[in-house]
Amino acid sequence: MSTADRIAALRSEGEAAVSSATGTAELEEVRVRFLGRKAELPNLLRDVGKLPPDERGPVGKGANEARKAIEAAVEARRAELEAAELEARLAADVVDVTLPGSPAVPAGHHHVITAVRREIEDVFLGLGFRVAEGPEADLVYYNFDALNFLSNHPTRLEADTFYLADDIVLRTHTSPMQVRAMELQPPPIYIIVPGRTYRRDNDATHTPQFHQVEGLAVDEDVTLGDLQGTLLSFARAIFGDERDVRLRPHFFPFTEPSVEVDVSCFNCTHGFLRDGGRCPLCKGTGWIEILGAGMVDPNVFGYVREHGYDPDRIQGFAFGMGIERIAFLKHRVPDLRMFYENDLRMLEQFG
Ligand code: 2NL
Repeated sequence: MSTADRIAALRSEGEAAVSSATGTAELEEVRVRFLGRKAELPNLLRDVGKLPPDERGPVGKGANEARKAIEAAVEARRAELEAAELEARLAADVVDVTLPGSPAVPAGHHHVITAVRREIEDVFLGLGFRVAEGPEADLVYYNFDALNFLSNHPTRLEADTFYLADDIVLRTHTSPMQVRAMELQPPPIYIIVPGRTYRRDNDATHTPQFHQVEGLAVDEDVTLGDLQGTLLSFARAIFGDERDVRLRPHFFPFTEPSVEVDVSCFNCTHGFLRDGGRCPLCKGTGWIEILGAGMVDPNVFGYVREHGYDPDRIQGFAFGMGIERIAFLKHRVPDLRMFYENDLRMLEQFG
């Protein structure tokens, strides 16, 4: 076979192999086979100088043209194959972001105490209160002294209160933050303070750690009537539109007068169940205690007087409730300790 015929054969063989390559990897093998360093066509070109002078021109030209033709075919085929491969990859990688995860993850929910706390916060936010939070370990000064507890008050004792140092306790209520809030801003002030609190108690109706929401409203003309109206709105929002509240006289060191607040029972009619039996929730009284409250004792304002809390010019009401107690009343849990046993069979029923 003449060299010219051999070149023509290589060219058509190469072009055929290129066009039948089915992937870019195979195409690269074809390119190396026909155009690589050890391939026949480049060898012909390299050795063109060894040919007799009259053959050099035609062979060089023919071989060069064949090389260029195969190179062009490779590039064209590569573009085709790359486009097809990209297309296939895109088709295979399609993700429908609207499909649920696999396996579908069940949405969690808040712990019942958190859910009730947020419900309470929502009610008071709607009434114009702000939410303030403060330290769980606080000075004895803020927890007792500034709240008008006498120096011999029994709850100051180590038997009732967790002391971290002589002058630092785990707060027994969230009131210390209310004194701090008054120190931080002049009246008027309308805040609620939710948070964890601690007392040395442990039985079916008390856990050593529990949660409170306290409220404080101080202004020039805040009255006990405002307290009653505020707590009526609260009771209706939490326990239903049909509820009523009543205030009974009580004593707290930090309020004067002080009251305990009852909500009308939502489990019976005037203490009687439909079968005539005595209601176990209100014990037949028709009323359920929900919180303590009162008008802020002027002595408490005395501790923050330099910031404009002048008891001759301003007055206020305050209240405090246990979140566990509200949650218990809403959900009828037999033992408050169940809130903290982390038994999912219990927790998944609420929140
Ligand atoms: C209860 C009773 C109460 C307050 C908390 C308070 C706070 C300041 C001044 C005056 Cl800064 N009072 N807080 C007042 C009355 C009652 O809590 O039985 N809580 C579970």
